[in-house]
Amino acid sequence: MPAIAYIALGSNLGDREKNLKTAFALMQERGIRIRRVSSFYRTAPYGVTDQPDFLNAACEAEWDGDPESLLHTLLRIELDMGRERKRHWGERNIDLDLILFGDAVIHSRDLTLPHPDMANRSFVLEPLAEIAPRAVHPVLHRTIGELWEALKNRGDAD
Ligand code: 5RU
Ligand code: CA
Ligand code: CA
Repeated sequence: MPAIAYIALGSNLGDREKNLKTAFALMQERGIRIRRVSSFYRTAPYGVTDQPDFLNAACEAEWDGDPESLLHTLLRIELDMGRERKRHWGERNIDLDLILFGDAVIHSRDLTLPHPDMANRSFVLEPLAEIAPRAVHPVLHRTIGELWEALKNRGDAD
């Protein structure tokens, strides 16, 4: 049985829309079966704020392997797209983050699932809530729709 995974995408360098579309195409080519894609959201930078606005999106996908092999496939796509990191948390042409992988809870050296800060990031939750409001966070036991409502109403952070 394939797992259902949720992946967040971001770009704030170059042709941001083209970068997201290229990433989706490469994901499909490499066996990430994309089932749903969110709208593209223009978002103000969070964390390091003196950088260009991002284009963020999310997708739902099926994957036949384990979470580590999906992570490595995503990192390989970033490399093949010529990702350069100018500074930590700084501008990048593409960023692919594994947010949820079924109900997996993992704390390993190179992978934390669910994504540790997802509940605080509107640029992750808003696109995710658009495509998967009923998906359940396996640690918080709240749906993505509930987490997005809570963050929206909190008003602070991003
Ligand atoms: C610290 C706090 C560092 C929150 C980061 C994105 C964070 C971003 C993105 C927008 C970062 C990680 N802002 N900031 N979209 N990535 N809008 O994809 F998110 S750096
Ligand atoms: Ca990220
Ligand atoms: Ca990343």
